Amino acid sequence: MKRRNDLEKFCIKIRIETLKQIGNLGFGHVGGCMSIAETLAVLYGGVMKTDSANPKWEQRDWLVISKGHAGPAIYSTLALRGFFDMSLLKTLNRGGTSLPSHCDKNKTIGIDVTTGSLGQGISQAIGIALGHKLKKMDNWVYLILGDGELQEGQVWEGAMFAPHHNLDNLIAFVDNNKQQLDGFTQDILNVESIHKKFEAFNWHVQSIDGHDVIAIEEAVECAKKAAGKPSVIILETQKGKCCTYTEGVLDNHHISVCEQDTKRAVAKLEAQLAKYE
Ligand SMILES: Cc1ncc(C[n+]2csc(CCOP(=O)(O)OP(=O)(O)O)c2C)c(N)n1
Repeated sequence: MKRRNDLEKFCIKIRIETLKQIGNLGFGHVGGCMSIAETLAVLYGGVMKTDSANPKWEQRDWLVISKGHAGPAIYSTLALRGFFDMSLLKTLNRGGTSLPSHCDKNKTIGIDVTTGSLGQGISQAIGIALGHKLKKMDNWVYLILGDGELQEGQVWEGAMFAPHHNLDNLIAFVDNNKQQLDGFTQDILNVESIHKKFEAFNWHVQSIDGHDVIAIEEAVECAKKAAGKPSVIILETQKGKCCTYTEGVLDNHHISVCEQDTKRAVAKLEAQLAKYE
């Protein structure tokens, strides 16, 4: 129970700091940040081997956030984990910032790979995983894809390549929040069944509740045991989850946010957090 509580608290803090960043700027990718908060909490809450004092540590695990527009969510996570000062979060996407709206490894401490052009992260993750294998290093490589992103053909080239090369050091997540930029994924270009597709490409596949921190942690443990093949964990999620002005809203991808919206959303999350104390 303590483990669940700790991860859930971390997750709420990630959401709060993300909403503050975007609120401070006045616009941003709220929906797709909210849906991966639990996954980031689990990864940086103990699953990933990282060192905030030595972010480029050779033995570290890597994270490729292929849906690079979720930058603010990972920046909150990294700041909360001490990779850089919390005050930097106020600079999101402003001139001269080290926190651009999309992940950039040359700008942000703790970001392993530059992403943003959807579809390319899987190739980068595969290159890193293959490199680690060739160098006989045991670092894990984690990858986060969006469901809309699966419409990119490059994803399926990677999906074919990784099992062929037995990349069992690669664990991918699909944030299956069922929405993309401009509507429901199934209406724009249906990507289901994601589970069956990856299975057909010879991946180890699990489908879980992406808002249950313990389910995510257990799925990663299970994925690590899938010898000889890469793993994918399909996260059944809701876009905009736990944010008063985005949960259950279709137009929640990249939106303008007023001060009142942020105040209300943050207050609700802070009230949730207080229940744990
Ligand atoms: C190659 C490419 N095409 C278009 C875009 C613009 N774009 C940014 S996010 C997005 C929607 C992605 O949907 P999904 O992968 O489901 O992300 P999520 O809903 O989790 O935010 C699009 C089309 C992009 N970043 N890259």
